[in-house]
Amino acid sequence: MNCGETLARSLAASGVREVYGVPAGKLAPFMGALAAMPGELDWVGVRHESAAAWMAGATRQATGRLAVCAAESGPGSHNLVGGLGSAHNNNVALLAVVSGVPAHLPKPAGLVMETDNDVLFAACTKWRATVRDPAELPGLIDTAIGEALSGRPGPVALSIPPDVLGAPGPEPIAVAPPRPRRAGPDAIEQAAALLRGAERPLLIAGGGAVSAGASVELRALAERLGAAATATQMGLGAVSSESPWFLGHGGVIGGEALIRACREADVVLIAGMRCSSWWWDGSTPVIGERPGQRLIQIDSDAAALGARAAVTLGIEADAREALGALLAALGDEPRREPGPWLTSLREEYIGYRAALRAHEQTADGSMHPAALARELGDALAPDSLAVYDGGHTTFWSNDLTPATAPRTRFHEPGMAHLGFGLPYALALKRHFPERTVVNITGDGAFGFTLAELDTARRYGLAAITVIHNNESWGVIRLGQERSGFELATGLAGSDYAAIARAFGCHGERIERPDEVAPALERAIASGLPAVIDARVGFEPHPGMRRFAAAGTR
Ligand SMILES: Cc1ncc(C[n+]2csc(CCOP(=O)(O)OP(=O)(O)O)c2C)c(N)n1
Repeated sequence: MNCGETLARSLAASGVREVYGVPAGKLAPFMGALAAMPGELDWVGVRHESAAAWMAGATRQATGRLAVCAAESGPGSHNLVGGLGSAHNNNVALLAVVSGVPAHLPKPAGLVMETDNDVLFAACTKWRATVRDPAELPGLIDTAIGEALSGRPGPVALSIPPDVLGAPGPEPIAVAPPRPRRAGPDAIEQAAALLRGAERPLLIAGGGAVSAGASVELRALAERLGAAATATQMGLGAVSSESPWFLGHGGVIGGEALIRACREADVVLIAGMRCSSWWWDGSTPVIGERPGQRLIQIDSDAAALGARAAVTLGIEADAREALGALLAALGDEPRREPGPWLTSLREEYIGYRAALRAHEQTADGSMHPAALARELGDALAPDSLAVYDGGHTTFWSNDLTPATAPRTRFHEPGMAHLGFGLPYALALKRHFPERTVVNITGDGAFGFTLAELDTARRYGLAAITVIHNNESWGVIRLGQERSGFELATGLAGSDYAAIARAFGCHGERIERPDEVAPALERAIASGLPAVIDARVGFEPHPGMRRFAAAGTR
């Protein structure tokens, strides 16, 4: 057995089933091991290494399992950076495996493709190491997986030089996932006391609540307390957008009811939420302990407690453990009916959503982006999976795509890296071939990764991309126009449906809201990966002013 086999067998024994990557010459001992393990640990070959990282992230977000992205050191590791940065900024666990400069050479060696991966990955991974000796390999695999999954999850990287990878390897290991951390009983009692006394409670689920599987407990708590409830963009679906507690998604772009709830709540409970700028009013969080508001924060990462918003009570624990304990501490107290505060917030939110849904056309007679988002949201079957890519397009998807269950709606709010959507959707389709998977994107965003249509066709991954095609880098053009100029924001002329067909996929163009549902049906019926090039106008979203103000004052 060589170290490539030790690595492959250790990953499989630790629950990894996919390696996404671009074939790498110096990873031959690892790829050779995978060639003998189809169905156990599969290689999925992509056209750009960042797509591999996004697909590994999507596997983790959709299934909870750890996945691997692999690349040649040098050009491959540099290409990985975008995808690793997305995972890092969104706390998504994955493992990157890259080759390296042979361990016996001096540094720098002057070798073609030479790169110091540990330096390169310092800004986009939670942890990274180079394996310099075969004997180190099992311990470093153990540490890498442990770091990826424990505390605040994140991407990790192992660089393995070809002479190490090809050397005789130690016995494979199996790494067990870390145990969820329990909350102390005193903290739970204090949280229960604060919530018992609350007149205007607000619950917010972040990505940590989804990865902990805490949605059932969170919904039960909202029902028990008659609380307002919502989720961050990483927590989409943890609170159903169709429930009587829901007030809108997306923090400060989610509408006035959501912002008012954040300001007026007397007790706010946040679970697995890092309070990023999507929840800021200017440069300060819109929630936090202040006169009239108490903040309870549950997080598996002790360093996150109180890091952005002043907390009354910080609880270092797994969200599901803590919320379960909190429900038990509240005991058999009768369920509270929603009071006048929640009722008025709901009325405001329902009015906001209705106003968005009423849009049909922009001033120039084009399809309004809200109308496209509405038609698409209405046409998606309840078990469909959707990814929100693009610039301004994501705002409309965020408002108008129902999100009723966790792990069904996927956003990338932390880095907002255009182009992640298609790779994400392909990984989702691989895991759930029987469900409709839609990548809703902008025309600018789609251009970054459209070569993955080739991956889609080769692997038979019939995900559907719907492009909000406004023939521009829309939101950038808006900013320029407000500053009195326009430079290089036009993207007219590409026929994305024809591009899709050239890749062997289904492609068509639509221009009106009533064409959306039939086009989606045809795309599903084609059985092929598909692109629906939907021509829309550009219209500023009502949340734009607040979004643009984050961090500026
Ligand atoms: C990789 C990357 N480069 C640059 C940006 C900055 N950026 C944010 S929005 C945007 C324009 C997006 O255009 P499009 O995807 O067509 O969506 P639209 O705003 O038109 O809806 C750009 C360039 C980014 N987020 N990601």
